[in-house]
Amino acid sequence: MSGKVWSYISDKLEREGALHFSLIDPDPFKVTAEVCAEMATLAEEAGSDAIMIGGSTAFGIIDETVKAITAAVEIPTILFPGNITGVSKYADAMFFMSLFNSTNPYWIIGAQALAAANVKLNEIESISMAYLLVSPGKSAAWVGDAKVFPRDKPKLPLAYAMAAELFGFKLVYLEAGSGAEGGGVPPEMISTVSQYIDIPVIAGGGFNDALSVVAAVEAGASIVVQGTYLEKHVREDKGEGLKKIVGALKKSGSKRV
Ligand code: 1GP
Repeated sequence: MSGKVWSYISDKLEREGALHFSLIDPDPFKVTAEVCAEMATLAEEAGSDAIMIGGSTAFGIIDETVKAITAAVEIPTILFPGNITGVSKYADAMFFMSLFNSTNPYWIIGAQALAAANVKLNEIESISMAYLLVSPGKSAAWVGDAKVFPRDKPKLPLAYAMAAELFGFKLVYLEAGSGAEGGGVPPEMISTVSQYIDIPVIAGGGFNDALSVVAAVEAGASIVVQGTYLEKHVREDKGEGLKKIVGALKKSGSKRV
């Protein structure tokens, strides 16, 4: 089982140039496990390449939701933990993340140390990822005590991204925060960061249409994440809108291969 999801991601990136990940927030105050599984199925049918499960305010036990989603789809389910409560043995893998631009060591290494035994003993495939919060950062920045990167200062996240690569991290995530206004992480920032590092860049937060998703890919993002879009539209239009967005992303990604 070791490295299965990472191989899936890297092989697919090589073949397709860019990937789309769907984020599902298993917040028990908002959605049931059944609704999460339904959203994941629709995302899979629309062509999304993986389901990320997590959120900064995911309180409580997420096992039931992770189990339901993993049973519903063939594509990998990857934990995107907002804290030690975000670990579940029912996922196919997890992003083992460090919030590099937090001002609080808890979010850089403290939570990870507390969760490590659980991850190891349950043999959850772990994919290391540096998590960089860009303005506005939204709930993730508030919860994670982040000193968010100004949107017009791409060299700041670049320095952290290069450090991540030198540490041996597999991925760098540029995050504007779930529900970010203004079209997501600025393309100039994505392009500066991806140009000077050799590990894939994930971009997320505020990508609500095909135009902004394609702009992120054209700027150099290897993976684009959408969460709010899914929550708002995927059940309503049975995934039709998402299908078009994923199609546009793949078309743009294929120019890279
Ligand atoms: C949040 O980057 C993800 O962690 C997704 O953001 O909800 O704005 O799509 P959205």
